[in-house]
Amino acid sequence: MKVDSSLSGKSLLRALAGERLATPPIWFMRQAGRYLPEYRELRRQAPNFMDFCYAPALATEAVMQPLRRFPLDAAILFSDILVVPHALGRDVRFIEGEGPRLDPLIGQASWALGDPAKAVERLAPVYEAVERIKAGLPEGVALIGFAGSPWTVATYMLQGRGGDKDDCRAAAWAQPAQVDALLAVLVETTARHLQAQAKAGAEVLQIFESWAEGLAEPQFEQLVLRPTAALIVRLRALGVTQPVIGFPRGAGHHLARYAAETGVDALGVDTSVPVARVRPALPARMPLQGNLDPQLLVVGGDALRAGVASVLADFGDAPHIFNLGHGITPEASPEHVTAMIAAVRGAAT
Ligand code: 1CP
Repeated sequence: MKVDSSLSGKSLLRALAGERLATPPIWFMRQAGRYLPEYRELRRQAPNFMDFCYAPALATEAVMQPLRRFPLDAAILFSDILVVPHALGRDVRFIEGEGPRLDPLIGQASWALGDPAKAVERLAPVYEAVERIKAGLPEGVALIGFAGSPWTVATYMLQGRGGDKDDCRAAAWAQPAQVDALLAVLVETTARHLQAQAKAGAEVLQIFESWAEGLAEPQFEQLVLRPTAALIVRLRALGVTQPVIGFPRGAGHHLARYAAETGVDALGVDTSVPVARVRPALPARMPLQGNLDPQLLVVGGDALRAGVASVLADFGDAPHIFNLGHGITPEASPEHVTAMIAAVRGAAT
C-alpha cells in the first residue's frame, strides 16, 4: 500500500493511511441510487440497467448527484459487480422490482468462460467513466473504484439470481475443483478490472464480499479467504498500489481471519459487528469502515442521532471511515442523510 498522507489533503486517504481524524471521513454504500429522485429521473434515460452502467456520461452524472446534495469525502464509481460476468460472456439482465438474472451455471455441463484480458477490454466504458468522474470531482473528494469478490460474483453466476445461497454452498461441497476453477477466472478478471480502474484514476479500491455469511470454516477458507488473498497478491503483482478496503458482509466469527489473512488494508464492517468487542482480535490500527444501520436513514430523528453517537463511540480511537453497515435502501430519506452527516460532524472530538 502506498498512501502518503502528507501528499494529500483527502481525508479518506489519510484515514486509510492510519490517521485517526477528529471527524471521520464520510461516504456511504449505494450513495448514488434509488433513494434520490434525481437518480430515478436519470435512470429513465437508459431503461436497461446494464446499458446505464456502460454509458459513461450517465454513470458520471449518477456519481455527481449525491455530491451536489451532501458534503461527502468520497465518491464511488457508478457501476455494478455484475459487469464482470457480463464481460466474461454471461447473459446478465435486471428485472424491475426483482433484481439480476443470469443463466445459472449450476446444471450446465460446462462452466467455460471467456478470456479475462478480453473481458476487461469490453469494460472500456467503465474506465472511461472513471476518468470523467475523476476530472469532475470536487476538491478533497476521493474516488473509490470497486468490484465484487470472486465468491460473491460467483454466487450470482452459479444460481443465476440473488436470494439464499444454499445451492451455491451445495455446489461448492459437491464440485470443489470446478468451483475453484470458476473462482480462479474471477480472480484474474477482477484483478485486471481493478487495475484498469486504478489506472483510470481510482484512488481507493473496495471489494464487496456481500455474501460472506453462513459459511462453515472450510468453505470460508476455500471460497472467501483464498480467492481474496489471491486477488490482492495479483493486484500488487500488476503494480496496483492503491489501498484496498474489504467488506465481508456477514463474515461473523471469521471476520478476524479475513482481516489478517487476505491482505486487505482496511476492513468494512457490517451493521451486526460489535466493533469495540471485536477490535482486539483485529490487526492493530487497521482502519475500520462502518457501520450505521441503513434502516436509521429510513427512520431519522432521535433514533438516527443516537445511532450515529453509538457508532462513533463504538469505533473509539481506531482510524475510522464513517459508513453504513450495508447499502442505503430506496426507502431512505435524503433529509435523513443530511442529518446523519451533521450528527457525525457535530460530534467531532
Ligand atoms: O434500477 C436500478 O437503478 C438498479 C439498482 C442498482 C444500483 C443503483 C443495482 C442493481 N446496482 C446499482 C449500483 C451499484 N451496485 C453500485 C454503485 C452505486 C453506489 O454505491 O453509489 C455498487 C457499489 C453496487 C454493488 C453491488 N451490486 C453489490 C455489492 C453491494 C451490496 O449491496 O451488497 C451487489 C450484491 C450487487 C448486485 C445487484 N445489483 C443491483 C441489485 C439490486 C443487486 C442486488 C441483487 C440481490 O438482491 O442479490
